[in-house]
Amino acid sequence: MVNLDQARERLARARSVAVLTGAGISAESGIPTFRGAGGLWNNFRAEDLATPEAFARDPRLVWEWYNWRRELIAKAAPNPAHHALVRLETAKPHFTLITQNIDGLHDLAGSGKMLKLHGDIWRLRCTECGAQWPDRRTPLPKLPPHCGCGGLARPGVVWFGEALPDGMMKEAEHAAESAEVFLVIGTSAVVYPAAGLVPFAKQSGAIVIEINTETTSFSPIVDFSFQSPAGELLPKLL
Ligand code: BV8
Ligand code: ZN
Repeated sequence: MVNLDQARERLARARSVAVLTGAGISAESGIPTFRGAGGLWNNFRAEDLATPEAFARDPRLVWEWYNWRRELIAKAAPNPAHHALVRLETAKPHFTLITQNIDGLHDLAGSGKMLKLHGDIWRLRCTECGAQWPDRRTPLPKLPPHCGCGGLARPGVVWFGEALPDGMMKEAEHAAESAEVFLVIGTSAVVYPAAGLVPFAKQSGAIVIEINTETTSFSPIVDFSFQSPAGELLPKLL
């Protein structure tokens, strides 16, 4: 595939690379995506449950959904796409992984420098005292879980309508701005502000390479768009 050789060549030459990943990079690990084919989580739409309003209304239901996701994710292993990104990170003087995923598979694969835009499903946060802590128990012994202070605990993730962690987008924009090559892997690019990093990288002069089993709204503006599973295509790009 001529395009693949050209894209591989551009990536090989780049000294600074930034990567934006979404749920699609974990699909081949058996984790359902939100919107692509076979998406939906247990017939719930993320937009309906991943919100402060849903949690205020029914914390137990929201926690049952996260508990179900945690159990599923705990059985999943990183796939060749996650491992390829670890190899890419070690090969590049400047590398930043920006992920929308909360599943922790990039950590398991050994990725180092990582910006978790939407938080981490393995961390809990107290709604009363603000304490945050890791808890990898599946299933959780009691739903909803509580903090030592007695306050109700929530998943350590960013819900719709909530701001991303302070400074996170600034750092992500800096990485996108200084990247010679920007890889966009497994995201439908509909959730903002994360999706805005793609046109931002393009406008900042990066060569943008998209890997997705389907085309997205950004496919027409990227430099290379590969409709292929990330676990197959990404290793061929290195
Ligand atoms: C904010 C954590 C403001 C929780 C998530 C109207 C217009 C525009 C924007 C908005 C709007 N109304 C509201 C908004 C803002 C909203 C938003 O963007 N909504 C969208 C739905 C329109 N954004 C927010 O609310 C954000 N906050 O704006 O705050 C603010 C500012 C200051 C002060 C206060 C408030 C917060 C957004 C974060 C929400 N949290 N997750 C959880 O996961 O439980 S988002 C959720 O969607 C996940 O994080 C997920 O990663 C993310 C994006 O989805 P994708 O990763 O792209 O996954 P998806 O299933 O969509 O796509 C998968 C892709 O993979 C598909 O394209 C598929 O083809 C492909 N694929 C499948 N298999 C493979 C593959 N590709 C390669 N290989 C394969 N094998
Ligand atoms: Zn507390």
